[in-house]
Amino acid sequence: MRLQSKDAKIYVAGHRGMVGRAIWHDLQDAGYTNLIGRTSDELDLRDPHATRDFFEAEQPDFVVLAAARVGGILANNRYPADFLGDNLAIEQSVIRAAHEVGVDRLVFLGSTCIYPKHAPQPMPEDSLLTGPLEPTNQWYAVAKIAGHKLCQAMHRQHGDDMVTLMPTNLYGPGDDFDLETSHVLPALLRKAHEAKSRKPSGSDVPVTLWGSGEPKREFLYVDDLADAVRFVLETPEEEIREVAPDGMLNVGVGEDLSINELIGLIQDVVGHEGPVEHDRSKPDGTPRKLVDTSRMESLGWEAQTPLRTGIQRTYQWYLDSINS
Ligand code: GFB
Repeated sequence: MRLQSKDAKIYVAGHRGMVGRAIWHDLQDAGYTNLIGRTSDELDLRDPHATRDFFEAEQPDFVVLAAARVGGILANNRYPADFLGDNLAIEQSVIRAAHEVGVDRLVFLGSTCIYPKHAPQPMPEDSLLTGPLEPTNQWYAVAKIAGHKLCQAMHRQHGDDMVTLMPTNLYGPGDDFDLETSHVLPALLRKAHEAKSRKPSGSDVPVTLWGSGEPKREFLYVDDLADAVRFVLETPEEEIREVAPDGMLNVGVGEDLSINELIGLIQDVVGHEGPVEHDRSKPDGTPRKLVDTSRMESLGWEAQTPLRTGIQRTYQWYLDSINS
């Protein structure tokens, strides 16, 4: 059932993360007054009993499942048990509890790394499970595929209204800037900023990229994802099922660029003029993962934030966070 009433109780799981926070603020700005969230200290979503107790006490009408263990290519490779195990446990607890208390709709957030490494580009939703996964993030991908499949199974077996959004690589304010665990965009913003700051002119300090810089990625500003989540929450179920019988909707911007092109844009925003070097001991990961966004477009949604604008806002947030 779609979201209509401004006082419907909406549980945003993971509301302190970059994605959950953006969703929370977007819903608040749109006039929704009855949002609930719990920090991971207050509620460990991997614990099915605690999660079930929370759902029974709160009886949310809508759930957005944005809680997940996430990270960049290196973190995925280093902590496979956490990326697979924690995400499976969170999905199992939250999706089951939502089913048991009978929520009106659950929106689950997946990731476009669920698609095969060599899927056709742009990747349509029905390329899921048509080929082998990219090895560096297979653990996370398997967990996200399982989460989507659990939603699909709940719909098929019980008629539950559960929808999965598959966002492409996300970035924005509140992102992880730790160079060991982050995704590429915040990592390169930080590296370019630190290289620029090292000398007054900054002109001769290099920035080092991981891998060849040739892989292509599509970047979605986190506020655009939040907008897409609200758009889907507010769309009637029949309309969603008509374009997405499997309950899956890609969310992207429709264009990608290489990491070598991305660093050029970031250097421009940051004002770094030094050279770019490559650390080829680090993995490239999947060569390309542009998503086919025609399902969301046919429902009437598209992303609004140009990449340069999103990078400028993210850089400003980073500067504020290191100066505060
Ligand atoms: O964003 P990223 O870590 O993850 O890396 P994925 C994207 C590309 O940027 C890879 C390159 O080719 C990296 O080698 N890269 C260059 C860098 N310099 C850097 C750097 O300093 N830091 C990082 N992190 N990358 C993730 C998955 O894949 O995408 C997750 O691991 C998830 O599971 C996420 O699906 C959306 O795009 O390769």
